[in-house]
This record gives sequence, C-alpha cells and structure tokens, in this order.
Amino acid sequence: MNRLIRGIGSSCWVPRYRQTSSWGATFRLYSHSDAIKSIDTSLQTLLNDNQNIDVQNVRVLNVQRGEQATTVDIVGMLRSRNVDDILSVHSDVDCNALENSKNTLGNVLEPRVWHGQLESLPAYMGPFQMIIVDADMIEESKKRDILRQCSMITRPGGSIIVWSSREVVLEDTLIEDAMDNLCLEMADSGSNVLVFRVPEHFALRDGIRYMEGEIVTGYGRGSKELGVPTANLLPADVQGEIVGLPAGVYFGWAQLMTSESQQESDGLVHKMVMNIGKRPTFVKDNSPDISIEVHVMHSFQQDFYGQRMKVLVVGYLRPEMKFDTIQELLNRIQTDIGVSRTQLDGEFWSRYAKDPFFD
Ligand code: ADP
Ligand code: RBF
Ligand code: MG
Repeated sequence: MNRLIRGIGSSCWVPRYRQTSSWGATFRLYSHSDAIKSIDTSLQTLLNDNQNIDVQNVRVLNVQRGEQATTVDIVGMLRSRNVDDILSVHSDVDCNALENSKNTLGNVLEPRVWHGQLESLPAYMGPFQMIIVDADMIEESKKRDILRQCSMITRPGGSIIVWSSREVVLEDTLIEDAMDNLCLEMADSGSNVLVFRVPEHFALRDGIRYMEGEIVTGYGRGSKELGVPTANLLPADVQGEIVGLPAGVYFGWAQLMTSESQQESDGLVHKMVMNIGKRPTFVKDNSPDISIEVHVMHSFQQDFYGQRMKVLVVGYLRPEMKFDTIQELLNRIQTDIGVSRTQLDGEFWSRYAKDPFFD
C-alpha cells in the first residue's frame, strides 16, 4: 500500500509511528505551492507550541540541491512572516562559501546562502529551530545522513520539515530509522509535508531510565589520557535498563557509591554524559560488545573501579558515529558535554538530581 501525502484539502493520511513499523509501505510526498502553505502552517505550530520563541529570533535552515524558484517561494513566505534569520544550503556548488543575498554592513539580518554540503556547514551557524529539507535530497543515496545531520543541528523542540515539489518516494524504513535511531518524534501533520521534531529538552520518548551497576575496566583506550575518563558499567548489571535505547549519547545524573574514606564531594550527585554503543571510531569489528560508559562532570580524588554507580538517564543527544579522526571525536564530545551541562542546569532537568533514587 502506498501512502500519499497530498495537498491541503485532499484526503491524506497522517503517518504514525506504530503504524509505520507494521505496514512496510512507501511514503510518497507530492506537492507544489501547497507545500509552502504547509511549511507556513508548521512555522505557526512551532511558534504556538514554544511560548519562549518569538518570530524575531527563529533561525531557519533551508536545505536543497541548488538554486531553484522554490527557494524564493520559501524564503519569501518566511520573510512575509517576519522571519529574517534564514540560511539556505545549496549543495550543488561545492565551494563552502557563505554569501549574503544583499550586501549589508553585517548588522542587519538578511537571508544567507551556504554553497556547499550540509555536512561541511560550520556548527556555529546553527542550531536551528526549523529545518526545511527538500525530499529530493533525502531520496538520494546518503539519505539517512541528511536526516541525521539535520537532527544534530536542530534545537530541542525544533522541527525538521520534509517537503517536495514533485513526487518522491520515501521508504518506511527511513521514517522508522528517524524515530528509532535518531529519536525524533513525528509531529502530527495533516498536510503534504512530513514533520519531525526533536523532543523538548531532548527527553527520551519512553521516559527517564534508572540504572545501577559496577564500574569495570574498559578497553584500555585511555579515555583518561584523552581528557574524558569514562566509567564503564558492567553490561550485565544494566542490560535490562538499556533495552530499546539506540547506540548514542545520553545525559543525566550520576552518583558514585562511596566508602567513608572517600572524599564527600565524590559521593554527591553529579551531571553526567554517557555513550552507549560499539565505539565505531576505534573498533573495526562489526559485532563488538556494547559498552556503557559514563563521563561524570566532576573531578574525583581517585579511581573507583569495582565500586557501584547509580545513573539516571534523562535525555538523548545524538546517534553514535564513526569519526575520521580522534580529534573530531574529542571536539564532538566537548560539544556533548557543553550541551548536556546546559540542559541539566535548566529548571526542567535540575530537579532530577534530587530524585529519591539517589541517597
Ligand atoms: P577504562 O578504559 O578502564 O574505562 P578510562 O581511561 O575510561 O579507563 O578511565 C575510567 C576510570 O577513571 C573510571 O573507571 C574511574 O575509576 C576513573 N575516573 C576518574 N574520574 C572520572 C570521571 N570524572 N568520570 C568517569 N570516570 C572517572
Ligand atoms: N565513540 C565513537 O566511536 N563514536 C561516538 O560518537 C562516540 N561518542 C561518545 C560520546 C561521549 C560523550 C563519550 C563519553 C564517549 C563517546 N564515544 C564515542 C566513546 C569513545 O570512543 C570511548 O570513550 C573511548 O573509545 C574509550 O573507550
Ligand atoms: Mg572508560
């Protein structure tokens, strides 16, 4: 069975996650100028759902293959809604250059164009509240990468809108992958676009997870020498608690079970960032054991192998990736730590440090 997502007013089928995974069918996005209306509707929904964002500071990314008349339509529509902070990625030209549509003195926001691939877009140009992606781009061979890249530069609560100006077939597995491995939500959409959303506060779909386990020796790859020691939890202790969590980076709170002789601050509840996965940057083997590694944001007096740790996982940041160099992995881990710290300092997650789970 094919699911057609057509123009406003025509009968359409709103995809839902559970149905998607059981049907094994195909999505077809097919639209034209109605898509612009749907993108507009998504913008209004975004603004309504996020009381703390107003239109003046919405940052939008528009991803498409090249210069097309539709760029003007999308940008024109956004500007008519007073959105000025717009960056378009035109991936047909590979020169990695940024260009303003008009020459301004630099203190006036004007739509800008990045000529280059999405993956080479410098991180400081994001994050975005809204990313508009031409489904044509997703249909291509590296389709999964595009959604993954978008998910990593979207703010929590922000939307990724997939649209098309011609008929494009998107496989169900792509949508499943977005939900299961990128932990995106499918925002209800009764129109001819697919709207994904990064959960508010990066919250896990099925709620927070409590874990407790013994700290064991890792793989001797010297995370400590890299500046990011990771306490490896004994997989058998937490295997039930990690069910359904995709390989990736998480954050939350951790408490080491200390003895009398240890410094008091070492036994307090601290912020943590955690990697669950197979460390593809280092491990070439296709089926290594899963490791569950916790970097605690605290400077401990001494190592604590053999002791137990309580971990409360509250949010999911990104999928685990294979980096070309260790430096790139380290840079990304520093970003993960920064983003997690900001989230955990916020009102929404800070109260979990006082969860009765902790002593
Ligand atoms: P391994 O490969 O054995 O896990 P690491 O280089 O990752 O070695 O170091 C991890 C060990 O460092 C932990 O098991 C713990 O005893 C110690 N450690 C010290 N500070 C921290 C911290 N802030 N977070 C996690 N582990 C820490
Ligand atoms: N390893 C990877 O191969 N890919 C990753 O994306 C990745 N992300 C990580 C994120 C964080 C916050 C931490 C603490 C570790 C991450 N690792 C990742 C694991 C890293 O490779 C591991 O700590 C070292 O190999 C030591 O075992
Ligand atoms: Mg470790």
